[in-house]
Amino acid sequence: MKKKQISIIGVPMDFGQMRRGVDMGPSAIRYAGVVDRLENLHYEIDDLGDIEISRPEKLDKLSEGNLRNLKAVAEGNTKLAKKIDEAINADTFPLVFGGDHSIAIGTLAGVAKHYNNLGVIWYDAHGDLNTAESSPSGNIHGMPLAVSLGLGHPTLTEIAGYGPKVKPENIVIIGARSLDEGEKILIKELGIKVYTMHEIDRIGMTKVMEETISYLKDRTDGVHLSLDLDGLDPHDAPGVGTPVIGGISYRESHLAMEMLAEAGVITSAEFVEVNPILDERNKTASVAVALMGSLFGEKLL
Ligand code: 5AB
Ligand code: MN
Ligand code: MN
Ligand code: MN
Repeated sequence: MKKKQISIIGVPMDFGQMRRGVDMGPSAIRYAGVVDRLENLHYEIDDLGDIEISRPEKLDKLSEGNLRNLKAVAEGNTKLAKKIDEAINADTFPLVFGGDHSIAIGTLAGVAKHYNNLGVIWYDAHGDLNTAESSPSGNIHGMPLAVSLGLGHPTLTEIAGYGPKVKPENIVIIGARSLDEGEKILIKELGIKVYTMHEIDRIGMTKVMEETISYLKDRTDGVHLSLDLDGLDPHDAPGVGTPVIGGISYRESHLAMEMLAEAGVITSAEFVEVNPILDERNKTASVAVALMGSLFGEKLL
């Protein structure tokens, strides 16, 4: 990490999917001791609190085609984009706590304009590359990467007044094991670099991260880490809304974060989909905080 100052931004968003409780993610992560953990690593932490997410009167309506809670998701992300923009203008590292993964739309909208070639590491069991047309659920948390590529409803793709936010060749997806048909087609069409669980099993996390880092270092001027806790195996991170068995282990994830810390490539990060209601004694939030420790340079000795 380059910057010594971190701005924490909580986003209690749960309208990107249908399981209530993920709005409590930011509290759970704070409760798991994130501020002390990072302060011990000699960072100056400015906790900016939570973005205000307004509750719509009615939930779960498939408004505007196949886009559940479009207005509420767009509003929250517009506010988030502005906060992120301010944090970067103040020369701090934006560290975002979700909330469901739809918040990556706002994070990337705030981050991307500060770079000519923003790289993105998408650490997730899913591709989050659906559009309203391809989505089997209408849940916007399954769409943020597509939206950031400029694919989807203009209310989402044009947040912060510009788009697309990222280029397909600047994206690396790690941990994928549940891709919808439309997502697979898009990955092939756009040539997005993906390390599925197959590659992680086959060549190991060390090689996956070495390749990812050298690939992104060559072509980008900043890298955003979007870490969905469901990228990890549900055994290690049970408190998520869409768990998929056969995921990345806690140890492999630590290694990945440590290698990113050593490389010093990450310029912004978000940890999303922590749902304390589905969790076991705040385990998933604690895992998130431990991974943040490694990402910001914690050493065992
Ligand atoms: B998450 C699914 N692809 O679009 C869809 O947790 C799941 O942010 C999306 O990765 C999971 O509904 C979204 C089936
Ligand atoms: Mn996911
Ligand atoms: Mn996701
Ligand atoms: Mn999920």
